[in-house]
Amino acid sequence: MAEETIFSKIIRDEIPAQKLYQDELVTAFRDISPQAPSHILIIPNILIPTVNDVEAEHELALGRMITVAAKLAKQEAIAQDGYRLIINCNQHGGQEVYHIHMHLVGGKPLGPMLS
Ligand code: D5M
Repeated sequence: MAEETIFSKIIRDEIPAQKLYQDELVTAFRDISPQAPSHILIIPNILIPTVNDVEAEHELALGRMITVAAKLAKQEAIAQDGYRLIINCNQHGGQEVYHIHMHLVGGKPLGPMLS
């Protein structure tokens, strides 16, 4: 059984976060340390630690994460200029919080992806 992270507390409203969206499958909130004018995290409500732990039964929630990203990009008025969706995995990927999360980053030109 994977250990809960701070993101489980955000899902349950046990700690404050700037939540932008929540439904039965996913939750979205502003990143505490934004790297761009719009920086939102979109997470499944169930704890999946990393992409390596993804199973077929998670496909609905993972698909919903992208649907919500598209909705929030429009809401943030960054859809037309463009943005980036990022999921970091484990140490080399730079993952810090072991509850899968998709970064929605935009609002400025982002430059080369790998640096
Ligand atoms: O990204 C982990 C991200 O999680 C990082 O951008 C900061 C963000 N973070 C950590 N704690 C919080 C809280 N409490 N609210 C909002 N955002 C938070 P990673 O891909 O794991 O490196």
